[in-house]
Amino acid sequence: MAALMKGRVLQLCSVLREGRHIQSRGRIFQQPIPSLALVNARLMSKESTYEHILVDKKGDGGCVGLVTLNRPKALNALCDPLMIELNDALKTLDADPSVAAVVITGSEKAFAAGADIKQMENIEYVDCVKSNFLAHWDGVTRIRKPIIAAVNGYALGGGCEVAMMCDIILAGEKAKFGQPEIIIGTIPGAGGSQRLAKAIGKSRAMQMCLTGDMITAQQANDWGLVSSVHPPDQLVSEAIKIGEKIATHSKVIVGMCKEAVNKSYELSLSEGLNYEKKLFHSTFATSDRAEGMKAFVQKRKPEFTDS
Ligand code: CO8
Repeated sequence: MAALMKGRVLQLCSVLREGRHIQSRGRIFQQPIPSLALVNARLMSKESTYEHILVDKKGDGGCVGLVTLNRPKALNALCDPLMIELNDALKTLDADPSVAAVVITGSEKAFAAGADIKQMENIEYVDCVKSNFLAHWDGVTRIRKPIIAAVNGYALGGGCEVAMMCDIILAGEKAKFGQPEIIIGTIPGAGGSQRLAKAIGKSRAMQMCLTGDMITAQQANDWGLVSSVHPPDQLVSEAIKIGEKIATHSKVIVGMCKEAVNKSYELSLSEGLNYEKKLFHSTFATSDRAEGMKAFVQKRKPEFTDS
């Protein structure tokens, strides 16, 4: 059974690598993996059409995608077109075989000062319901590669929520985090009340959401919302360094690892432990697990093939 599974997974991996057809229960799915040149061309042509974000590839061999929110006049307030562009760029980077991780950042003044209040001002309840308002703003959570938020300046409301949708948050020394929706007569709408409570505990999350007060980068660090604090001008390069480190590992295993940690948010302890164990066992169906352990024993660097 294990050998069969291993064979099937390896076959699937090699088929995916080569972009051949996958046959499943009599149906044929065309699953081409885009070539690097094609993905790059797609990214470049899309980037030229993006209005509210900048997209680049940084790090060794361009292994880290860098998305910069770029709506400076509104302190990167999150409007629908910006979120559509962000989702689109992230999906493209997720499909790019040369990219191992993505960094999302803003400007030194603002990561993002929240959802665009001017855009929301005149929306009625029935419009929210009919359009399922903001339903597609959580695209960040559907990306399989690790995403690092590099937060300089304000990360407020939806800005704080987008940062929390990322896998790792680094803060610049002057960063400010907050859920100030209460001040404008509403509440967090994209996970602020949920992810914040899980990240920093009920009492601190309640205090932030009920007062609307901001916290400093140092407080966010002390409370466990962010991993570390850096001088503003070094923040993005520190985030890229983490992306480069992730890029030295197997992309297949990195994906499994991210999935396992994320499940800790969804499942009970026993369910989570069970899920983790199944993913752990699955790593033994990959070439990269075999290569990683062999390289350790042979005292050399592993050569992962993402398979
Ligand atoms: N929406 C629209 N415009 C904004 C926003 C915003 N959230 N924040 C700032 N701006 C605009 C200002 O209106 C101003 O534009 P203009 O020059 O045309 O008047 C420009 O950006 C500069 O802002 P300020 O002059 O206010 O700059 P200050 O340095 O004086 O103050 C602050 C900076 C403290 C960040 C202040 O701008 C502020 O309080 N902004 C609003 C913060 C806020 O309340 N955010 C929460 C919004 S609600 C929300 O996010 C709900 C989330 C729902 C889900 C989202 C899913 C991802």
